[in-house]
Amino acid sequence: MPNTDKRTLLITMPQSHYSEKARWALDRLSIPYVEAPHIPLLHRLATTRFGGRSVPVLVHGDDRFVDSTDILRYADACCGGDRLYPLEPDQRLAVNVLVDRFDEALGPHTRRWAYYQLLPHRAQLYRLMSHGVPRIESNLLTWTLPMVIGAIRKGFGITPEGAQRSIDRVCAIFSEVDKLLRNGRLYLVGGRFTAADLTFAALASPVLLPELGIAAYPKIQDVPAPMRERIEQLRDTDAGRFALRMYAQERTPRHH
Ligand SMILES: N[C@@H](CCC(=O)N[C@@H](CS)C(=O)NCC(=O)O)C(=O)O
Repeated sequence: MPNTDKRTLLITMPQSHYSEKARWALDRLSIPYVEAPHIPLLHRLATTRFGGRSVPVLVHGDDRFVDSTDILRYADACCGGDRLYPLEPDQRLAVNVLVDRFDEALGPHTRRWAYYQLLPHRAQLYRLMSHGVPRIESNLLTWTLPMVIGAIRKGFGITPEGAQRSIDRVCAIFSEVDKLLRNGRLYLVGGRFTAADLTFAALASPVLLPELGIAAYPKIQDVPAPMRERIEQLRDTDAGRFALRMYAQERTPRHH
């Protein structure tokens, strides 16, 4: 990658699927970077310094990107383009449309449903959220976890009705993807792996729990039974199988 002399920093939270999306892109493009994972709430100290709020934030020399899709576009451009975003205009447009759709209509709903299932399981939540963070933050989380849970409940509207609405929305997006994959298509756009496939698989990951994910997700056998049953159903759809195949075939291991 050009500009490897500039230090590349990716600010994340371990359990964040938008962070996993950015991480996957950087790994895929073999861009060397340092990941800085933080616990919830404290992540704001790290992100606001660079003009962001949510994670991921990418800092590359004097450039900073506070949205996962901007990170994907930038990373692709740094590598000469056409790796995640086809240069061919119609395909590029199709990729942009799908990425926006998954960012807006899939990511928030897989997250809300997964949090609804996991929030009552504090020990597990603690393990996820403290994975790889600085020791001082994992210690702090033992105290702040109730506050974090309260903020998530309020911020994302985690209620039984909200969770139901979200899983319905997830199923609707899965049906759209099922349709796109009809006729044995192996990828969503242009017959090859693009940002659309990456975004779908990363943002669907909280409802599929792919074993090969680099994000700090629980294993399917460790999650509460109702969550496990639903995940097994979603894994057994064309869209679910597609996302898991993207993880198995296209999720390049981390580059250090
Ligand atoms: N549009 C943003 C959304 C990222 C996002 O929602 N990140 C969540 C974690 S998955 C987050 O940081 N939430 C806490 C906050 O907003 O402070 C992107 O694509 O980067």
